Amino acid sequence: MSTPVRVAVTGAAGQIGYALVFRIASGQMFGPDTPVHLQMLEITPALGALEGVAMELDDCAFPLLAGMTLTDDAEEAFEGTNVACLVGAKPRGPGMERADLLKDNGRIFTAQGRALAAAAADDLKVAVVGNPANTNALIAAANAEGVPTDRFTAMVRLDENRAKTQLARKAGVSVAEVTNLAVWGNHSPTMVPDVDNARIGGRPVTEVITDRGWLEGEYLTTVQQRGKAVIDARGASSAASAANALIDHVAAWCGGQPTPEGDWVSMAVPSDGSYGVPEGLVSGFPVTTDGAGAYRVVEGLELSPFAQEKLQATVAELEEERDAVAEML
Ligand code: NAX
Repeated sequence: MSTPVRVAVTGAAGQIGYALVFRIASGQMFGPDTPVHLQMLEITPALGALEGVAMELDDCAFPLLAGMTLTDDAEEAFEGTNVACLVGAKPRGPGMERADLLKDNGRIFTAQGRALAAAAADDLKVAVVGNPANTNALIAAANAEGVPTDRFTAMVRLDENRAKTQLARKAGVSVAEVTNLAVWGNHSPTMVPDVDNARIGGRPVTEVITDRGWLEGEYLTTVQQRGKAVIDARGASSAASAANALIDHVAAWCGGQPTPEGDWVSMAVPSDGSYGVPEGLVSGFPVTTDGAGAYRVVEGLELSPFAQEKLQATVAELEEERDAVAEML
């Protein structure tokens, strides 16, 4: 057996954490031959609940679970961390302004960025889920001195998975037939699922689904509002599907599951200026991954004027978020 991968999970006693850590410990993130050490961070009042999660992990007798750390200290949680899943965040309370949410979470991600720089392994990779995920990743990267910025990513994979299923359902095919589906921009209702370059059974989506009105109307809205629809139905936000998407995100990036030849996946990564997205913004892009820690933004895709306009709007929102937390960058 190889050396365990040290995986930090923040907010490990929360909804997503509870749906996530068992899957990591069972081998679904790094494969059936890679042991893991789970380093779980919670706020002090949630440490009791975290103990309970750890008891259940024990009770699963996972052969790949090499060890666990339970702590409310970020540096302890990030000691030697290879992969950090930053899930914990402060939820938006009643009457809370978006700017306040940005600032409150900004403080969490400033501290966690610093703690990662101080304690994590040299090959650290970070996937941010806690919202506002793109801007939290930007803040963590800015505060992690000495860690290359491109190691900080945010999750838009849930949006990709949602977008694929809606297309598959409309076309009456298996979701496995839907490929090359990028989600551009912010993980927010302004996100842009890219039907111009996606494929169904190897053919352009627009050839298989010729109803452009549906693609630009009901489809787009359904994907963008899916998080709210789940909250309305379940009385709680997406958790199992978010954990599943994070497994997909990390497994493709560095868990031995490279992007299949000719396909791509969606990750929010620091922009190098491609596609008119200002350099440095953490934005959803189509990327290819090698499963061993490298990713590349796919070059040369063309977007329709409709999609370009939508991309500009989601990028403008990212710029606004960045400006609201300027003092933390
Ligand atoms: P929960 O409120 O169930 O869990 C969050 C956990 O984080 C709690 O246990 C809390 O004690 C902990 N926490 C808070 N501050 C912390 C800190 N400073 N350090 C460590 N732990 C801390 O929320 P959950 O449903 O699990 O969602 C977690 C985050 O994911 C939220 O910000 C949510 O908005 C975001 N989401 C992001 C998605 C994405 O696609 N990027 C989709 C799902 C989800 O909405």
